[in-house]
Amino acid sequence: MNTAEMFSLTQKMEKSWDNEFQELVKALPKEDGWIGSHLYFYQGFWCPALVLKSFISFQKNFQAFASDVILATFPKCGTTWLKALAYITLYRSHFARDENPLLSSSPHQLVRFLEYDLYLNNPFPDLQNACAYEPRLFATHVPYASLPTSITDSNSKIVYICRNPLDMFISLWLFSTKLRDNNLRPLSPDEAFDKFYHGIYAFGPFFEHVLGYWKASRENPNKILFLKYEDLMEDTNSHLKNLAMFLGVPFTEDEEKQGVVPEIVKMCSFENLKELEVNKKGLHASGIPNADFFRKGEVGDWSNHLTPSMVERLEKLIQEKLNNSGLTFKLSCKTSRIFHPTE
Ligand code: PAP
Repeated sequence: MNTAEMFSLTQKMEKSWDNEFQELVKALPKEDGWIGSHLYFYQGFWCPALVLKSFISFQKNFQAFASDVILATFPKCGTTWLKALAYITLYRSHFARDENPLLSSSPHQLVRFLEYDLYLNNPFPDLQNACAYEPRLFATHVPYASLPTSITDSNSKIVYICRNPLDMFISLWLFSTKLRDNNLRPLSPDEAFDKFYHGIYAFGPFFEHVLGYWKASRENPNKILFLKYEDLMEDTNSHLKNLAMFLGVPFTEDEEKQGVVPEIVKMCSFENLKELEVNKKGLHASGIPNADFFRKGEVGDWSNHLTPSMVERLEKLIQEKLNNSGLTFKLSCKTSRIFHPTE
C-alpha cells in the first residue's frame, strides 16, 4: 500500500459508516488531520477517522483478563521501542536466544494494536490467537479515561510511555509529512505548530493524555508503570529490569550473569531494529511502511527544527499544563537539562 492507497483507506472508512454511526459522528466536532483525513473530537480527545469505529468497538467489547498486559502510549513517544522491549522480556523463556522473533517480525506485528489493528475491521476479533504466548500483550493509544472498564477495573497491568512534547511534535510532524495525501499541499511548519499547540492531532491533546495515565499510575503504581522515553534512553538497563519486575518476570541472577539484560537492550535498540530487513520493508496493519517508525531515535532533536519563539511558547504551555502535577520532562539527555514546570 502506498500513501495514496492509505489515504483512500481512511476515506473509505468514513464512507463505510452506517446511518446510525453517521448520526453519532455528525454531532462531533471535526477538524482536518495532519495527513489529509479527519479527526473527530470524542470523549475529550481527537480520534482519527480511521480508528473511530474500531476504538468504540474496542471500548464496548474488549474483555480484559486479570493477566493481560496493555502497552499504552502517546503516538510518537516510544511505542515501537516499548513493544520490542516488553515482548522480548515477557516471553523470553519461550524462544532460544538465537531465534529472537524481532529478527523476523516487526514490533508492531508482535504486539498488536487494539484500535489500529485488531478491531479495525472486526468488532469481535479473535484475541486469543492474536497473541503467540500467555499472558496476552496488546497495545493502544487510547487515553486512560476512555479505556474499557474491564481494563481499568481488573488486575490487568498497563505500561505507559510518553516523551517530552517538543520531540514528540517533531517526530509527529515529520512522520505525518511522509504520510500526507500527495494531492494536498504540505502542512507548513507554522500550520503544524498551530495544530500542535491547540492539541489537534491523533489522540491529542497530549497533556490530558499524559496526565490521565500519570495520575492513575500514582494512585495505583502496582497496576500502571509510567515510563518516559528520555529516562529509558539514559539508562535502558535499569528501566528494563524494573519493567521485568513489574511484569512479574524479573531477571534471575543467572540471567544477569549471562548478560541477558544488555543483550535485550541491544537487540531492541534503535540502531539494531532500524537495520533489520523486516523493519526496512513491509507494512504496519494500518498501511504505514514499517520503516517510517524508525527516524532518528534521539532526545533533543527538536533543537534542530523549532524556532526560539516556538520553544518559548511550548515551554510556557508545559509549565501551565503540568503545574503542580509532579510530572517533569527532560528536554535533552546530553546536557541533562531537566525542565521543571515550576521553574
Ligand atoms: P507510534 O506511536 O506511531 O507507533 P513510535 O514508535 O512511538 O510510533 O514513534 C516513533 C519514534 O520512536 C521515532 O522517533 P523520532 O521521530 O524522534 O526519531 C522513532 O525513531 C523512535 N524509535 C523507534 N524505535 C526506537 C527504538 N528502538 N529506540 C528508540 N527510539 C525508537
